[in-house]
Amino acid sequence: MIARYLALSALLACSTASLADEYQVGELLISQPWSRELPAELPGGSAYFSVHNQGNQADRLIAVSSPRAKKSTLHTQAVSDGMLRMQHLTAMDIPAHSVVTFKPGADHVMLSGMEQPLKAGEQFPLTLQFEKAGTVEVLVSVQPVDAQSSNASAHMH
Ligand SMILES: [Cu+2]
Repeated sequence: MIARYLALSALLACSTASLADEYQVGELLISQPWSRELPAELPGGSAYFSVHNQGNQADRLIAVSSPRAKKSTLHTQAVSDGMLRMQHLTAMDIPAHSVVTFKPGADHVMLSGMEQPLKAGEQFPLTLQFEKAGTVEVLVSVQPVDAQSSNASAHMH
């Protein structure tokens, strides 16, 4: 009886987790918001996700915020002249019928001024504000360092 109950609740927990990985606002589908665990001495972090614009109209991501950080900003990052440079973006274009992916080494949401470091397994809310589609709150899952791609290590805040 107990074993059966446990199996059922595990099943429910799994299906909830997979549903929570995708969010819809208007014609936009936001999937797999994630972040990575950071050493305690770093006061900031980054959040990543992808936005699929299923509509015929271009949209723009114009603001981000999270209660987990004092400040959340849109950043882009690229190597130029052998140097890794980060740049603050005021908005990110989300063209019609396309997928824009925020990922390590490229575009990301930068979180600064966090009182507690990000811990693997933690989830925290992030609000994305789009010019046309409106506002959506997603849950960002913090991944352990091992699960990340090797190019994730380059970005320090
Ligand atoms: Cu950054």
